[in-house]
Amino acid sequence: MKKIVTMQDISCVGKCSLTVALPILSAMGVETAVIPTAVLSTHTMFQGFTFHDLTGEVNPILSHWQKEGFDFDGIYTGYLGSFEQIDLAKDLFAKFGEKAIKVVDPCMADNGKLYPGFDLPFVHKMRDLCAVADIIVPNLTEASFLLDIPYRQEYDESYIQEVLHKLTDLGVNTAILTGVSFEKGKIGAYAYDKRSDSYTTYFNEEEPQHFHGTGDIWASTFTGGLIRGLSLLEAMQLACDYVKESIHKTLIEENHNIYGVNFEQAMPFLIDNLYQKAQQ
Ligand code: PXL
Repeated sequence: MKKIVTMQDISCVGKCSLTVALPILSAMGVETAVIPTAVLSTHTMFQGFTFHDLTGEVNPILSHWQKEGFDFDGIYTGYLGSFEQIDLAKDLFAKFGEKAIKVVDPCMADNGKLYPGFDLPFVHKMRDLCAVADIIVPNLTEASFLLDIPYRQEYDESYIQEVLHKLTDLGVNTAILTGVSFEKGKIGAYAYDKRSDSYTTYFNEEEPQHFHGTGDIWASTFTGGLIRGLSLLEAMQLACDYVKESIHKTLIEENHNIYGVNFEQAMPFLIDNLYQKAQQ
């Protein structure tokens, strides 16, 4: 059985980060170890959330794991709880990443704005983590912050390719922009692989509403797909299709949540699709 470790927060209510990564990766048949970066009462889109930083726990966890001789097939980092945790995530890669696929979701911003609690020193330091990853999966806001370029809502394909080239100039081999849309009603992901100098794209019909936490569902599914042996395109397809299905399940429920999607009800879809692709 393949094993992954994911480093991100626990938002006790909110359906994002570890509370989606853990069930999704487990359902995909991947043993999932976790490094919680912080415990929050809710994700940061609620007012008045509590925040307990777990930076001090990370080194003791890594030291114990080294003594135990654990290793992993994948390492996936998401929302980090402090500036110092960026170096700790680099340590995680250095100590356990030898044969692992290393995926960084530089969770820090959306819709042109940083999430509460993040600042420019954090953004700039995040470039160091992107430099030692195999694959990064930012949205366009995060990419703009990483590259110090203005966030654009209107763009064309050559602009997205230019952004992807600049992202791989940070040192990572593959950059994937999520939530890319060139025409109304279509949304998807656009990847650039520096080694093969090739692009991979996948687009879907856009659901009529956007929700929080879908970036984490996308990144978890994509990473799980790669660990299960899917190609880059297959993993991108699976992630885009599962997010779409999760939004669909949410919207057909009367009085649905507004803070996260019904990814749980879309799990049969995820598993069917994973096994179809894995057997091809
Ligand atoms: O979905 C990304 C994310 C993860 N963790 C926390 C967040 C967010 C987005 O706002 O607030 C705590």
